Amino acid sequence: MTPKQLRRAVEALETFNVETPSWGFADTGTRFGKFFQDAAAIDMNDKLADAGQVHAVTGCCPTVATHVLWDFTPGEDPRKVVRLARKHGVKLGAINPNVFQDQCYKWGSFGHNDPAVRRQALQHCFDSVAIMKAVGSEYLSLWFADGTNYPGQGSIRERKGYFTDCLRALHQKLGPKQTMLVEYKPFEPAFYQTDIADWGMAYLLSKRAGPRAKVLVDTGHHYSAQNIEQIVAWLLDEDMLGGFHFNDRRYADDDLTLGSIDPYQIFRIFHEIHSFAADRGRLPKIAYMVDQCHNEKPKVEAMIQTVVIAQELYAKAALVDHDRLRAAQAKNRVIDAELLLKQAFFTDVTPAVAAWRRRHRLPADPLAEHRRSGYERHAAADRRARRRALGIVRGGSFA
Ligand code: PSV
Ligand code: MN
Repeated sequence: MTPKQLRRAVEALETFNVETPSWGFADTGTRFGKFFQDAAAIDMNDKLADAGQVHAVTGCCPTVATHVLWDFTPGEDPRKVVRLARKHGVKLGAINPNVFQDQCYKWGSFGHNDPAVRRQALQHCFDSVAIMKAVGSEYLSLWFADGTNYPGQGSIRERKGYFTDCLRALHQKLGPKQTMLVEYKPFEPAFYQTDIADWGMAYLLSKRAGPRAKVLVDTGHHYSAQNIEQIVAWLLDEDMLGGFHFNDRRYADDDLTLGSIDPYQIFRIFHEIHSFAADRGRLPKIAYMVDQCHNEKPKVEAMIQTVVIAQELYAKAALVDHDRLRAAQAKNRVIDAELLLKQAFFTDVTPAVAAWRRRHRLPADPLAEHRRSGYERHAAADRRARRRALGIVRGGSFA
């Protein structure tokens, strides 16, 4: 790395934070079963402690996304969770309403043909906005499991109309500093048609909802071979990119650690963001969030691994020489243009990340520091004992 490149990468890291998801620290599984981890979080205090540990060793994860149904107790002051977060050195980030688990949502939420169910879903989202206000959160992060499984099952256009109306009504509840993020997903749990299946649908619905609605790109929610960075570039250009859910995929919503399958794709996404910033002279406001639930990797380690690779790829993408790239593009020098991206991607940015960590008095190697700290061992022993005391049985035995 040249000294100039080092400076550029360190400066880029100064502006890069990643939000961890509360649900990524608790027990999860596939629909075929769960494999439990002793250190999995039992309650909100554990989840926030884990998020605090990720932030303590990485220094760039100051906020935690929460899922309303899983993390807040009805009737309890949500600020209690804020205080708990503070105790663990983090703050609350995006609030995720849950309109997919209650039995009433069998046929959908905002897309349901029964107005009473749509009202119930809306009310839950209004309550979530109230939580946002109470805890000082900026983002309402929306994902809908709505869709149909069989051709003819529902009217696609009618459902689109219901979504348009509900999202517009929800937007009206937002305060001036609040943003709602609309996430898309091509399939699962519905397999014939998902109501918000791709970025175009999320874009259109957001546009109709109002100026504070933006699109959320979950990197796992695309068909194979889809060019995600192109979607990102278009959304940026339209000022409609609100945030990311980071993970990697091989087939569908696989929840793999970021960059584990295709780090170059994540680099290309970051390149589009840096390139936009270079052209416009300002960094776009983007909520970078992780959305992963790990069954095999230790949960806190997987989160740290994702954050570390995100920083590396973000720093690498900051090295692309935009002036030279423009010059190569102008003359249609394809190989030169491509090489400018490749060279940045293959540059070892370890010195820059190390310099950034030194500047912030952080451990040189977050994963090694986490392992050395014995956090996982302590959490496992503590949570095993508490499960026993609480009589929580997992997998048929006291775990
Ligand atoms: C759905 O697959 C999703 O990506 C949404 O973001 C949810 O909020 C999250 O996963 C957790 O279920
Ligand atoms: Mn997601």
